[in-house]
Amino acid sequence: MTLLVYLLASPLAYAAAGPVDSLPNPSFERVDEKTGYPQDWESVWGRPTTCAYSLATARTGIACALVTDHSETDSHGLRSKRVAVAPGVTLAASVYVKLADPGGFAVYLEFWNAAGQRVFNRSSGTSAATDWTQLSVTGKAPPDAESATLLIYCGSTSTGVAYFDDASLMAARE
Ligand SMILES: [Ca+2]
Repeated sequence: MTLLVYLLASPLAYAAAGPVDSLPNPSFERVDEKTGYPQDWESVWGRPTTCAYSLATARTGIACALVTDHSETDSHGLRSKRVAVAPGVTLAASVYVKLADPGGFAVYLEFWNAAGQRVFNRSSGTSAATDWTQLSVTGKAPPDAESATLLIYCGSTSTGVAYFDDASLMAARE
């Protein structure tokens, strides 16, 4: 009985509550043959990037996303399609990362308003994950948020090579 009470009172009882909406191509299995990026993922800031669909390794399926950053001044990353959200909802953005060449890599949870402006971002990163490691970040949608995205990213001053797989956006409790 003591154990049961403990479990009911535990934060674990309020863990992620399920998918918000379908994040397209979350396992990076499909390639966009025009760009070489995973289908339904776009270059961060809309400019050309060294990111790519990769068959070099995978956590699930046969493919993943590869982020290569050899620049100490440019950032590289891929952003998911926007997923509709209700204001005030709390989401957890999660992805698995494996570093082939150590550097500073991160997952971002982003919220956007109706005008297409980013109104929230929060990240979780690693520089040491040499085998598949989950990165997860939680945040609450601001009152004017209408959509959310997940961004896999290597910052402007960071360099390195990393594989990403199994992205998700889930409803969560803060
Ligand atoms: Ca995959």
